[in-house]
Amino acid sequence: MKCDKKQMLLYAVTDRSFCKKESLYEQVEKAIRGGVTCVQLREKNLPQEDFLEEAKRIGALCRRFGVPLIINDNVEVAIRAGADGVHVGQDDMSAEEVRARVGEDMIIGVSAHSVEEAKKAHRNGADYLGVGAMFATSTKSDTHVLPKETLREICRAVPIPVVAIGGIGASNLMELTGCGADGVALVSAIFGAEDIERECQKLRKLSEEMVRG
Ligand code: TZP
Ligand code: MG
Repeated sequence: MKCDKKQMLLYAVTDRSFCKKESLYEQVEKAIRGGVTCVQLREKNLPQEDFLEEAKRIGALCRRFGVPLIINDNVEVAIRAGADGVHVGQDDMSAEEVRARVGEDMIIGVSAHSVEEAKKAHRNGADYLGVGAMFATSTKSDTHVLPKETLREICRAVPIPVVAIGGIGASNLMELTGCGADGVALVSAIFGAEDIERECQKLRKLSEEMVRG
């Protein structure tokens, strides 16, 4: 299988607004050393060439540790940087269009908020789904909180890995137990942490426990 469920256990989504003294590269390295199993480079304001350079640099870092790199929403950057995958939202390019561009080998992730969206994404060739927001979050503005039941129903409805996202941290991660998710994707709980490596170690253990049920 192209996308291993184990790679979804602790999925770090980057946000350079949390970079204070350190670079994003340094933060991602700490997150990987702490145990993240997947990295998504999410850049909303970077010019294309800068995005590409960063994707190449962080891609080399991820490869060194055997962790897949997924590029948010930019197929061109994903292809040119030799990334492992692309993640698209409901308002972005469809999984079908992405597949036509990237070929069979690249991982495609799609955001889904209902069973209908989940089934459609799977039909269109998605390899995993991101489902949320599971809790209130200030990291992304256009989100609403989904009932846990929706996460549970989506996990039952599709055979591909599902990662829960949105407002997740060490204090509420275990509330997702029993929903059937294969892992959690986090932004602020990782990149806003005082000690990223230690926080990831803690989150990794919790996620393993949550997935075990
Ligand atoms: N997609 C749905 S919620 C979200 C994204 C990218 C933001 C998650 O950020 P945080 O800080 O983990 O709540
Ligand atoms: Mg998007």
